[in-house]
Amino acid sequence: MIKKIITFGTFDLLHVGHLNILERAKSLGDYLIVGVSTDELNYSKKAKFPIYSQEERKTLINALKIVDEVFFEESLELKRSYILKHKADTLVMGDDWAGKFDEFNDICEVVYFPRTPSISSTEIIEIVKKIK
Ligand code: C2G
Repeated sequence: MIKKIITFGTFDLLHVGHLNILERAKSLGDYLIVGVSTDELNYSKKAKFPIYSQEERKTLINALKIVDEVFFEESLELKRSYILKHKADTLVMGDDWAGKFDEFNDICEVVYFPRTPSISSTEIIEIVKKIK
């Protein structure tokens, strides 16, 4: 039977930390589904829009050979229905979300991987801002 893995994220300014978690997620199964958060969802969470548009972020994630399917995550509250709709066996998230999604243990396995240290979209923005 094919084992399906699902993960979620903004994936703004795609970097090696994103790639690492997607590779680790894929290593747990056969089919990797990625929910890319919409611009609106980001705005509601962080009061700012990502640098790359949702279409650009989805296109980049879709181009990775380890990724099998991509959809837009429109609301954090819909996570349960996304997991059920995609028949995911395992939910993977970085450990900045540790414990936050344990409630889905009744419908799938929930795995948190350690974040890749010293890189984030926010840090990239800060470094670029300082370049004169
Ligand atoms: N990540 C990581 N290492 C980094 C940076 C990010 O492992 N250095 C992981 C995060 O833990 C997350 C994924 O990459 O699992 C995507 O990170 P973000 O784009 O920051 O996603 P976020 O804004 O946390 O959105 O429903 C949940 C949200 O959509 C997650």
